Amino acid sequence: MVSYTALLFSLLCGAPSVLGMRAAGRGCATTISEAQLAASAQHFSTHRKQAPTGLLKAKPLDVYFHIIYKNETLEGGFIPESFITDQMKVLNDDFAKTGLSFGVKNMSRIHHPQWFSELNPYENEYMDVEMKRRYRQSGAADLNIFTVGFEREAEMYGYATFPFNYADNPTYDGIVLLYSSMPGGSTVNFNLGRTLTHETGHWVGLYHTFQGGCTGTFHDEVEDTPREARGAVGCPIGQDSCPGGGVDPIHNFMDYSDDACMTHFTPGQITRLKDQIATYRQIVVDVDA
Ligand SMILES: *[C@@H]1O[C@H](CO)[C@@H](O)[C@H](O)[C@H]1NC(C)=O
Ligand SMILES: *[C@@H]1O[C@H](CO)[C@@H](O)[C@H](O)[C@H]1NC(C)=O
Ligand SMILES: [Ca+2]
Ligand SMILES: [Ca+2]
Ligand SMILES: [Zn+2]
Repeated sequence: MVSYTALLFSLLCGAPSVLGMRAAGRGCATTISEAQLAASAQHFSTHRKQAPTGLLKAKPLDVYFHIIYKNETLEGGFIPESFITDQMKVLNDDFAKTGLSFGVKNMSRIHHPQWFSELNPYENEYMDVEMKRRYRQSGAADLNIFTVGFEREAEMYGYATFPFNYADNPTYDGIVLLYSSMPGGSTVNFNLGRTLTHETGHWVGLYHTFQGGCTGTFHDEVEDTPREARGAVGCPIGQDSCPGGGVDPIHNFMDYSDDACMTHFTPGQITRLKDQIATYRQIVVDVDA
């Protein structure tokens, strides 16, 4: 476990170019190295379970919210329940076409000023590991969300684990989210709740649309998302950063655009995510179940 964690973080830290981009746009700290991409693609291609096609429905997935707070003010992360209600509506609306839906199973508040301020998977991974080891609930199909303040890392809004990480490190599975990215929060351009949509996209197996840039061997493993050189900043309509393939997919939930700019997952992403969660999270998305 310890060695796996060390490996995971050495892989994460081996991607400085991705981290460097965060300063200019959405602050997602979910990264994956070429080596891990290659291993994951290989494993998925040989173990892939195919979900049915057609009009899809799945039982709502259980969500466990863990609200890490510093003090009992909004600025201290003590969010009102309305934040969670509004966030869940955005998440469910954004995922409606995938057949997945989400319901809050439990919510707890945890007073921990240090985790609230200092949590950072690159600088302080032991805190992240300890927090999840202590509080993560239930199994592979259950979504644990920890809200924090990232006070030491102004450009960090969230990060997630991938489905194929689960088997080796189940207690580390989940999403860490900046509380002020939730609807009603104070993070300018990123406070409509789409940070959670984006991180949940990773949690169900999607990569950034700009993974691999214009020429990398591994792209996002999805055919209908055009390549792009880097994460979009703002909402640059018509931007075309890689030759051919159409304009950049700036309206995609897995880009870095502002919340208001993001509108959808593509059919190719929906196929991938259903198969990822069928393969690695034992979530079966049935036709009209
Ligand atoms: C609560 O924490 C926030 C965020 O660090 C801080 O700005 C605020 O001053 C604190 N409030 C109190 C009453 O301690
Ligand atoms: C909800 O979470 C709280 C805090 O962790 C725990 O005490 C309680 O038992 C949980 N309730 C359910 C129904 O899981
Ligand atoms: Ca693509
Ligand atoms: Ca193009
Ligand atoms: Zn991301």
